[in-house]
Amino acid sequence: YSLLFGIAKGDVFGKDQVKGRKKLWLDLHYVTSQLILLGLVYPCLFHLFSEVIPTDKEEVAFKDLDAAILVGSMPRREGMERKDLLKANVAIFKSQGAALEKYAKKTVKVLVVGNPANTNCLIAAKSAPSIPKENFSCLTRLDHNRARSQVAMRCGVPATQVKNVIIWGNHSSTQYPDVHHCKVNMAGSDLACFDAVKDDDWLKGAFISTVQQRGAAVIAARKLSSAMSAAKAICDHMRDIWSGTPEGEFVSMGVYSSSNSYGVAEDLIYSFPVHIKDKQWKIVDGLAINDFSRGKMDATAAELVEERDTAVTFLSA
Ligand SMILES: *[C@@H]1O[C@H](CO)[C@@H](O)[C@H](O)[C@H]1NC(C)=O
Ligand SMILES: CC(=O)N[C@H]1CO[C@H](CO)[C@@H](O)[C@@H]1O
Repeated sequence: YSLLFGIAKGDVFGKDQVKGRKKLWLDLHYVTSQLILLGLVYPCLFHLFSEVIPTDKEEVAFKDLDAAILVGSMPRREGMERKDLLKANVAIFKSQGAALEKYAKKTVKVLVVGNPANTNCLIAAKSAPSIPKENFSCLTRLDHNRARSQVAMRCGVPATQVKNVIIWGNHSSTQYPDVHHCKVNMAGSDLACFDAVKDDDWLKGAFISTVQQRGAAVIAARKLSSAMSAAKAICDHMRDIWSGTPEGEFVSMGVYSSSNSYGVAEDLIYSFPVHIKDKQWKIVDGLAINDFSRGKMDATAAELVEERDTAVTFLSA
């Protein structure tokens, strides 16, 4: 619901679509019970879209897609083993990948949000072999935005004056929010984050754990996961794919690791800093990595390798 509102306002694909108005397909496969909510958002959706097609049929939902946002996944229930949860999600993303393969355009941009997002994204990509793996990405923008605003609050500046934070790895508590390349604009000049914050202990300690644990803290307080900030992050992520990143800035995105960039194992969906131009992302290269960062980047990669190796056994089963 929060996400539809962002899309309807034009935050993702632009506001100027009066001529080339697009169709919007809503796959309500897992949320048919929420159809009623749509009545509330229809009026604003029609402002930008020529047609809104609510459906729970794959052949309708995935047909000729240019962009797909896969939001839903099987949530963890009390007492459920992690392995069983992973198995259920592999089944969901295998079938969504197969539907993309069968019905979507080969240029479709797929954003996976449902957790475990990195591995779900990898499974969807593997299940759609004729769509380039580069066209799949998973959401770590929420973590990226949180890291950015933590630094901004600490420095007493708006978040727009903080750029180039990095989230490395899995979208979990092992993710590594890295500020070694982050710049804070204060009093008109760009300062290195460590010089702007002037509290290395905080940056190497509480800052990292706050960003890592924020998702869990929201669930504890709200009994639900974050909705509005997640929707904003999804809009930010897809908008940047569509329109590119500003010159000199990069963002974090879970993307396919294929060339051992930064020593990360291949065949993972791992969050990296990327530049985006002409709807193509490129991992920012040449950033110096110190020993502190190295250890944290490797730990989160190891978690993803283990999860992938279990997930692929379910894929072939
Ligand atoms: C990776 O992150 C996801 C999303 O938070 C989480 O569900 C999953 O358990 C993590 N993987 C491992 C192996 O811990
Ligand atoms: C983001 C991205 O890498 N997009 C690619 C998706 O696949 C097409 C080919 O089908 C490429 O041309 C795009 O660059």
